[in-house]
Amino acid sequence: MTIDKNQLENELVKFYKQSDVPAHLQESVLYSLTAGGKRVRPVLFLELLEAFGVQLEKAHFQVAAALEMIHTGSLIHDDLPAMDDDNYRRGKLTNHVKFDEATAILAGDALFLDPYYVLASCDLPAEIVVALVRELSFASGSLGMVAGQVLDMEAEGKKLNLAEMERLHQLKTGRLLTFPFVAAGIVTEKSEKSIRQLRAIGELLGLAFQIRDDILDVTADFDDIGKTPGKDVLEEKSTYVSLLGLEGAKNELSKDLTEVKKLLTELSNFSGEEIFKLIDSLELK
Ligand code: GRG
Repeated sequence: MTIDKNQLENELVKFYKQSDVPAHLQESVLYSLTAGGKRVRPVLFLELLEAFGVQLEKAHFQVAAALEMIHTGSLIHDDLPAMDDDNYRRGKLTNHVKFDEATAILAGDALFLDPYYVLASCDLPAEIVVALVRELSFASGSLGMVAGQVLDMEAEGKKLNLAEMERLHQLKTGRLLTFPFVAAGIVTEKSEKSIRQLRAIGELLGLAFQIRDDILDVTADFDDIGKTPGKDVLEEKSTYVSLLGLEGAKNELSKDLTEVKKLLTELSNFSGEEIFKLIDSLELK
């Protein structure tokens, strides 16, 4: 069974369609939320739930939406002049270019805070909601994505070794990609041991995703992927491609994706055809 993408899209925009949200903020947030993201993280979460035999309900789509809201906010802030200073993302003007810098900062702020309102309002048992709130904050705040972004800024002009790069990306990209795995374990009330297994799989997929991003940064036609070359390309920062070579990075990506699939098949009560397809779609030949 495939998930209802329309329901995900509806949940994602619903919060900002409320008349109490100021019109200018509404326009800016909705611009980025509907700018053509692949929805990898929320789709992974929903597919994982299905793979564990869960009948999807509105609350699950709300958790998925909360996750994509944080991701979108991080992209808006990442593109700001004080960060990557990018003019284009997903083939469209970045939020601060389309609107202005203050609006983009506030749109990001909204997208970092509103997910907790959405989570706290969804119809799931209170212990599950608390665990989800804790995990989403862990993934995105000073122990997760924000920490990774700080390490990334500090790495400018330096050559990192593989272990330092892995740490940086585990935080910057990996934590939020791990959330769907841990959250699926929380929602299905898995044992601590199973949640540890799910976290390890998510971390490996997070790493694979970053290797993929580094490969695309050097191989993709930027017009095709709709973004301008990142600072790592322009400033010759350490990337998986610079450390492993293009072929080495592609091999590492393929090896990690194969391992992710193997680890998933070892989970009990898991039947995830759609997840395997999604993981295969991340391969770069
Ligand atoms: C306060 C949560 C918070 C964050 C602020 C700016 C910042 C700190 C962190 C930046 C994090 C960042 C931009 C990581 C890059 C992750 C990455 C590989 C993004 C691309 O993800 P895709 O391919 O993008 O899923 P689409 O466009 O499909 O949504």
